Amino acid sequence: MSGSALIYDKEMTRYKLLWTDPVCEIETPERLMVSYEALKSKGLEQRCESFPIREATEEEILLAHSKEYLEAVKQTPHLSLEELRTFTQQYSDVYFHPNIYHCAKMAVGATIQLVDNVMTGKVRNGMALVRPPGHHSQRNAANGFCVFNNVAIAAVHAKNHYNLSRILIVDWDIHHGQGVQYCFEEDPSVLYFSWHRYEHRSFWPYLAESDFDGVGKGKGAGFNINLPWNKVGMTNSDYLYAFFQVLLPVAYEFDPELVLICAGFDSAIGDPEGHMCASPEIFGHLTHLLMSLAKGRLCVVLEGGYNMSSLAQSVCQTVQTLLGDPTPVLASVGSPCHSALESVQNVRAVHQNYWNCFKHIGEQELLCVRSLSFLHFPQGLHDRASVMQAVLCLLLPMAYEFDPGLVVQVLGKCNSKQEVPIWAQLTSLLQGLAQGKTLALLQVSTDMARAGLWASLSGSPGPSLGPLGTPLAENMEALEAQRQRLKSQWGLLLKTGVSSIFNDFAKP
Ligand code: Q9C
Ligand code: ZN
Repeated sequence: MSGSALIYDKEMTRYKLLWTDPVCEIETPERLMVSYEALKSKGLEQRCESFPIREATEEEILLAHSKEYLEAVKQTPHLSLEELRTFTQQYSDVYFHPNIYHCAKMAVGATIQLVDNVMTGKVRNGMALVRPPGHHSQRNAANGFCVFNNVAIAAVHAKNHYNLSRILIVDWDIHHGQGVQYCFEEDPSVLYFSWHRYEHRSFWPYLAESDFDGVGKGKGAGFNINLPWNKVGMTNSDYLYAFFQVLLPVAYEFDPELVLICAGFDSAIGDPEGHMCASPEIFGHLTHLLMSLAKGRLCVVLEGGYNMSSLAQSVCQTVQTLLGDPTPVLASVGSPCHSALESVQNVRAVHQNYWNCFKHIGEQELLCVRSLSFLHFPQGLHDRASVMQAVLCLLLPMAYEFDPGLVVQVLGKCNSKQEVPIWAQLTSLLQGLAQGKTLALLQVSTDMARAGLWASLSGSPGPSLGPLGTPLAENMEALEAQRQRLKSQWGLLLKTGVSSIFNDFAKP
């Protein structure tokens, strides 16, 4: 299966702010126009499959919103300018327009179309360029430029229609998608990860539940992962560090059947909302790192992004990677900043009771002084959870920081059925480096190993690993020892102790 969908309709550029409001003026029709034009001018649009788009039905909107709210929004096309302004005032940081209801139905419809085309195998992955965005909108409320929750609705639709039991939503927009969190906080079948500008709750939407201790509720405890950024100016290194140390270990353990991205590009450099410093190229890599999950079923859906040039470039990097082009060169990957280390450590600590991959955090801090022997797993490749930890938390961070021009992969014995998927995943992940230039040398091999690796080398998403189990303590000790030995040379291997905020929280 191959091919990438691009879902877009010019109709969604046909609404705008009709009065003066400094908060809302950044959300413009140009956002969609420049993104689409950039894709066209780079020849990317014509390499994608396009599908006609439709309005979502009322039934679909009701998957995540109340009847009362839908009825209220349904009236907005008939309101006068003054009435629209009054209607708008009951919500935070959002505006209405006579055509926004129509566009909001198109945005939901486009997102569902994308999911359907991916789930039925018409394409492997794709992106929906939509307006209005969705991740802030809630059961009974518009919020933060969002009217209907495009991604949340599409996730519920996918669960119902394809009988899925594990969906991963990655929200790399710079704002917390609290609407998505509220929708799934008690639902263990949808894992929601969001990083967001937080600054100790002094940034919009100023919610306590956006902090790292917002882990979900009831059966959904552990399936909501918030990574608050407490400083602006986060870089490529901080974003990669978050992926390697938090999102990817959990994502591989969760083993999703479908991945949805709330793709806001206000997390890129130059954005007037985010004030972060990550380059547009990082989104090619973030996309690549998620492409080997869920057999490559990846749906990217636009959320925010308010700097026209940064937005357009980031969209192009994302689509180019979805199409399977080599990932771009990343300038100077190095140490994450202190604040990022602290946030990451807090998330890992608060989630250690829910995820096997974080189980041995406390112990590692004690043993680091004791054992400094060479990394050698007593249980070898039988402990696949530890192997994935070694790959995601040690090998990949160093590899990204080293920034090689060529990757040579030497595989020793790769004979057991167990090992092939792991090696194939590693092969896929390593193709994010050196613009995909990989040389794989197999020493001893079977047809099965050859076929598995060949598929990964030729761009197939890595195979599902199934349940990984809990990493063995002795293997994790060996891994931590190795990390301790290497961390002075590799910034992406740094960690910090938990912050005082976490200690307070953790008290019984
Ligand atoms: N300067 C999305 O990115 N305004 N929504 C915050 C603080 C609300 C953002 C004001 C921003 C909403 C989809
Ligand atoms: Zn945003």
